[in-house]
Amino acid sequence: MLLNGALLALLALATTASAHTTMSRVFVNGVDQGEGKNKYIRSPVNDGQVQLQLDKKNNTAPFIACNSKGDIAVPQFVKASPGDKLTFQWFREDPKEPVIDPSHKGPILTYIAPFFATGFGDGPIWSKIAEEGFVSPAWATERMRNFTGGMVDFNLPKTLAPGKYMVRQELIPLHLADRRGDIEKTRGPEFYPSCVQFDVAGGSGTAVPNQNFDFNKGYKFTDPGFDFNIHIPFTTYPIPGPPIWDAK
Ligand SMILES: *[C@@H]1O[C@H](CO)[C@@H](O)[C@H](O)[C@H]1NC(C)=O
Ligand SMILES: *[C@@H]1O[C@H](CO)[C@@H](O)[C@H](O)[C@H]1NC(C)=O
Ligand SMILES: [Cu+2]
Repeated sequence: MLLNGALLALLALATTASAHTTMSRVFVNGVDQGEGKNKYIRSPVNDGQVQLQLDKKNNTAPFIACNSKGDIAVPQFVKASPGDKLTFQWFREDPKEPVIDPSHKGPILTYIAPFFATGFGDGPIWSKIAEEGFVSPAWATERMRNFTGGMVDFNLPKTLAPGKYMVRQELIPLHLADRRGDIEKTRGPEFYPSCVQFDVAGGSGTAVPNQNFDFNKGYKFTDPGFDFNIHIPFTTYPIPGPPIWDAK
């Protein structure tokens, strides 16, 4: 929402489950795997927007990993093979803005971790497999909204070892990120993390995610990619998090 703090507080009361976007389905090499919410996607409660280190006392926010229901396994797994082209689709139940509000501009990052059946996945278990920031003329979320109908493509590493995994994709709208969230509670980037359960078979790879990235420790309010003003001219955008995992 592109509003000041007071209005935001009022709006929070009126906000419905459809105010923000959620991940709805996955395609494997272009093949639709069907509606995935609560089936193979650990879909969040409501719209699933989370903030960084909301719980300042602990300096942790377990929802930053796989969102508010990240600790509850869902019944299905998407079957895929190393190197497959995956497409995650985001959808918002609003006929006027079926993907995401156009104000919500920012990067889209994708991570992988070994499957977990319990806990929120908020430890040092993640490796980054894809990222898109600002590629002129569009932000990643803008490209997804304007040009691809909510679809975000990336590939599973060719060298990935067979096994069960969680693949986490997050949208990070930066429309309020010109002020830091730890300084002003209603500001800072918005995070929409969503985790998909995968069963990967085939290939001859042996690479197991080993970047050991922990969102609570690795993402900071002061990261140049989070403390960033998209409303003034800029030349480059520094993508947050680790580099892409060199899956070996
Ligand atoms: C710290 O986090 C844990 C786990 O999420 C939670 O149960 C606990 O209440 C939190 N402690 C404080 C002081 O917020
Ligand atoms: C995307 O669409 C919005 C609203 O329709 C528009 O304001 C914006 O300029 C578009 N962005 C690009 C890169 O086409
Ligand atoms: Cu918003």
